[in-house]
Amino acid sequence: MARVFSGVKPTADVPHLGNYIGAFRQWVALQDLHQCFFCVVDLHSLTVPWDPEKLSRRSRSAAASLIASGIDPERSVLFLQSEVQEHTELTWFLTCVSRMGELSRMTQFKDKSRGTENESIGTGLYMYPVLMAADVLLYRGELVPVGDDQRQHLELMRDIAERFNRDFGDTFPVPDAYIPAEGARIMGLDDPAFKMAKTTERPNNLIWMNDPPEVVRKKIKRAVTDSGGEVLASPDKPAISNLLAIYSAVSGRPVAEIEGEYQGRGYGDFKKGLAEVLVDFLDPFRRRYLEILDDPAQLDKILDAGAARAREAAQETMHIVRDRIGLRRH
Ligand code: AQP
Repeated sequence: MARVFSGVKPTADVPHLGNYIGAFRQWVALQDLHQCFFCVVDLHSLTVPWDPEKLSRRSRSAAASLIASGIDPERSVLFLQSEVQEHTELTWFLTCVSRMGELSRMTQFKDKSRGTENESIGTGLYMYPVLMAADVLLYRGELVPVGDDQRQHLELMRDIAERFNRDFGDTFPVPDAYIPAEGARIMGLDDPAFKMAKTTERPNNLIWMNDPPEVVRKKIKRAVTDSGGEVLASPDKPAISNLLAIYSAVSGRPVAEIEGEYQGRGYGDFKKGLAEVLVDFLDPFRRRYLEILDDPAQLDKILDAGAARAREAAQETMHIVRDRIGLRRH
């Protein structure tokens, strides 16, 4: 039984299909086998400009989305990051063992700060991977199920853990990324060169987990396809490969079987089939999500209990960490 940690940023009202396929799907499966901590990483949302009202609404709805996706708060610890203050304390300690050079190499930082003058890039955006390292190491996490976009941050986290252990004695397990072989990077429906992302400004880029059936059908109809008309996954057909990965993930059927079903039938038929598979898949999520939001007292109870369990584990780690780094009085 390993300790598993992962989180979702409440940067939108609900997650998109990429978040589910790349991450939550694995979280749900892992909770059967491991001790899992799943967190709404609200502090990460402060790394780009935010609206306080929206943030508090979205933190709650992100938690509801996780339960609606299949996270069981009895088996897994589900909580809001900012309700466990040890995250910020450990972040400072790890900041002091991290290096400017390694943080500057993070591609997500480069992408998100592109076009902005150095003078006005938020320091939080730069420090984001250290906060992420603290999130996992605080629970002595061993396995971190994430999408492919987090691969580089995981490498940095491992370097920070190893450096800390070398300088202050063996304290943290060096965590492994758990990235699915298929569906780890779901691409935008309007442009398969870029990943599906919550903070996109383009409505046809993504499918929200609570999109109603008519919206799902419209978005799939408008999704870009490649030249030719064969429903076959291949590196030179990024759009159709992406749609096939989505179909396979939500139906649980292998890509080859789906390709076989649509052989000689063209993109139009395939898109109609995909839209219906998605509508059936999203329907239970949407209903469960609304039910959970309809009972705020119950959701608060779950989050309070989750924060208490998380705090207990976090305080145990911080007791050891403070002692190792010399923040003690003897
Ligand atoms: N397109 C994607 N395909 C597969 N997995 C993805 N993830 C994100 N986008 C995709 C994974 O979802 C988990 C939660 O993501 P996050 O909330 O931490 O945000 P993110 O990785 O920065 O990407 P988003 O959702 O698109 O948000 P914004 O636009 O705010 O940056 C993670 O495990 C992530 O890998």
